[in-house]
Amino acid sequence: MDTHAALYEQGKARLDALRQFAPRQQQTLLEKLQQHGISRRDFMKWSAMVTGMLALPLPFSNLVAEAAELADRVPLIWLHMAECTGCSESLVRADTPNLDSLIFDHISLEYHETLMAAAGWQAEENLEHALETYKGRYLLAVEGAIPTANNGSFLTVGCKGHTGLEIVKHAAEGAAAIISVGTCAAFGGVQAAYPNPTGAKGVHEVVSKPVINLGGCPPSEKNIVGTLMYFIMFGKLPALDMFNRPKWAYGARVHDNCERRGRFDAGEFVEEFGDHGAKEGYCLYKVGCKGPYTYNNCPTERFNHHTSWPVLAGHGCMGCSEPNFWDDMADFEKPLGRQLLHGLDATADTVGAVILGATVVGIGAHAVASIFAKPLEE
Ligand code: FSX
Ligand code: SF4
Ligand code: F3S
Repeated sequence: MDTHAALYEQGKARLDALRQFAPRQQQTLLEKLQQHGISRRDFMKWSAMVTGMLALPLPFSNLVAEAAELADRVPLIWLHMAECTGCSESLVRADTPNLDSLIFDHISLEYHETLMAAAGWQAEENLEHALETYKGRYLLAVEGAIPTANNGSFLTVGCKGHTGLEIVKHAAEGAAAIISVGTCAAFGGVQAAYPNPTGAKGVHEVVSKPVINLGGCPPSEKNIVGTLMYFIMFGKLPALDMFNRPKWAYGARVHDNCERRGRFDAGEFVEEFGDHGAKEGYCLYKVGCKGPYTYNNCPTERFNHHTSWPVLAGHGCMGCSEPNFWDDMADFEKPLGRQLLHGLDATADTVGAVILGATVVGIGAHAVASIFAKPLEE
């Protein structure tokens, strides 16, 4: 494994190499920040925050800042497959642009079906041009699942009638790295729900290269931007978990960082939506929260400029960053009981069943906490 000193040197060399490429934006990032009233100091604070989020030591924040400024040297091609576009929305839907959306704006976005001005033949030409010009160097982001049944004919994109399957395979060939943005691209998503008539699959199942999976329907803007920043900075993939998700984002269970965890440990549960417990912020386990089975940083990073996340808004986690959540985590407003989740966390399942029994109030907080302490095996 890289030591931090070696990683720092790698980052510096990577950024030196990027600096040799011509900027693709007319304005520098600092000019853009100034235009939006974001000070240099705020930018440095943001860089330190991203550094911490990526689980890097503070001195790396200089690299993060430089990488953000050089984001316009990294060509990004973003494809849309079978999905709702919520992932892009998660990133760009902000009433006032913040640093995350401005970095996304600064990156050299060569092709993005819902954000670009071009349409029809022109758009297809732009894509071909970008794939050719930046071959071996571009970052490929895919949003949405790939329908594979009937040779992929359930999804065709553009005026030439190419299937999504063909487009993704073609674009993957020259990519320096591939990011599946969202649970659909990562694992198939709701389109892959039983009986999955379109044969919807995750990108990693149809290409033969490594893919970084950003689970979440949608993933937070922090997880998208953090992953882009890591690639810009080091030109390689971060440490990944067993489902190829970056460990810095998906290394901890929602349940372990949840602000209602004290309520869980104390045996204080919402029994039905709108009851006294709901008003008091009790634990949502009994109304279906899947936080004990789900790995994501929602409680710490939240969404929409750190405003909120599902549990804070009063609904349980649906496990949206996990493979097969659409089938395995349903019913979304009931606990799982004794169903097994591919052995993911059988222990939590058993606890869930016990909690549902009459013994709930009698369980000592420590006993429950210690059963839940088992980390995900890697
Ligand atoms: Fe999927 Fe993203 Fe959910 Fe939607 O597109 S992860 S349906 S939020 O938009 O791909
Ligand atoms: Fe939070 Fe859900 Fe865990 Fe309760 S079960 S503590 S609401 S994550
Ligand atoms: Fe998804 Fe659960 Fe987070 S539903 S958004 S992983 S809290």
